[in-house]
Amino acid sequence: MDRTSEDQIDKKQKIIHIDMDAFYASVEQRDHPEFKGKPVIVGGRPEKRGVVATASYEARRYGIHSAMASAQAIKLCPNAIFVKPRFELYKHVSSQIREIFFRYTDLIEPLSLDEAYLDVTEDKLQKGSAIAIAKQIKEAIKTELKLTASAGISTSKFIAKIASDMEKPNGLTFIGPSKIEAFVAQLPVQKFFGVGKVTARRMNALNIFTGADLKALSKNQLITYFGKSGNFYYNIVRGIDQQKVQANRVTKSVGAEDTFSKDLQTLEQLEEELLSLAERVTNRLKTKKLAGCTITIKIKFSDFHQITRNFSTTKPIDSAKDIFDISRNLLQNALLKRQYSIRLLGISISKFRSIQFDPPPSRQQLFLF
Ligand code: DCP
Ligand code: MG
Repeated sequence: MDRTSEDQIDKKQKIIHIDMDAFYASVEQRDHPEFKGKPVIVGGRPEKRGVVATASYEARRYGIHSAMASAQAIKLCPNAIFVKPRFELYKHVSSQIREIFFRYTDLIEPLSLDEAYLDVTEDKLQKGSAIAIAKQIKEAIKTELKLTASAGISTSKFIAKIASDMEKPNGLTFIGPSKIEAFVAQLPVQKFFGVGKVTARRMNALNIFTGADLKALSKNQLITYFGKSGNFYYNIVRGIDQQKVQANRVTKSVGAEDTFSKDLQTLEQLEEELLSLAERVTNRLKTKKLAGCTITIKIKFSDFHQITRNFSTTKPIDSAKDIFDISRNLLQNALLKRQYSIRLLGISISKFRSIQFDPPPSRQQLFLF
């Protein structure tokens, strides 16, 4: 073992990953007692070709999940209760959750409204035990906010995040240092950080299906096959993960994308999809209080060939209409005079300008930026 990896193993971080259970839907069930125990879908209406933002666990039993077309969801569960999202409220609840986190640590890296990493290697209350802290956080969320969260606890962000998903809802999963290598060994490669569908397919073609298969390869082989990521895989299957919790991380781009269950072949379908993407991007921008100058669209064709097109404005924008208009132009130009069948469409916005209307960031605002 080289010196750096020894150091990394010696200095064990205590990381908690918290993820709220069926977040939007749970808030709606909390505020509408008549929805308790019922299949609740938060999202766009089926007749307006809306999509599911999330579904309560009762609705998930019917196979309903985030990003599914609401029209399909209602077919799976005709009795489902549809609720329009109340983003302002979810944002507020998110800040209440973070206030609870701040009792224990300032090292908080939010990933979205309902999810964050906490570094409690040195916690403010000197509890010492990450498990005890996770339990208390879950308890506070339960008693103060009447909601449930799932927690994953480990010595790295990567493992803590996987752990929080393992016993959902209302779960608490600890993966201690002595268990990490065995845990990573049995993990399917799809679960690895940065491994999307394409990389997973490549790995599978090389007969690599799990962490153990990755571990059987030398560092050189991994780097030959996967470039820079090879190094990351080499370390991670040995329980070494250098990623630090990054409090006040700066957002560089905000986006949304969808892979369609059936490839789209008409401009009309694509424009409807684009509108829904533009709305989602806008919601995310609003959550983060950002506006940006560069709009990028991503198009993946049915043969997996992918293109991006972008356009920059002089003034920052954040409205769904502006984002949609620009994206539509980009899309129309990109598809001009060509046959198409499209499997994925995405919009992202970047080059943020500070339209930060608020006074200089107080502690509570820091995590929004
Ligand atoms: N969300 C969304 N569109 C998506 C995915 C999520 O609008 N495609 C929103 C709604 C979710 C929230 O983000 O409530 C958090 O996303 P999660 O992936 O954490 O899902 P949930 O919290 O709903 O469920 P769980 O974490 O219990 O699986
Ligand atoms: Mg969640």
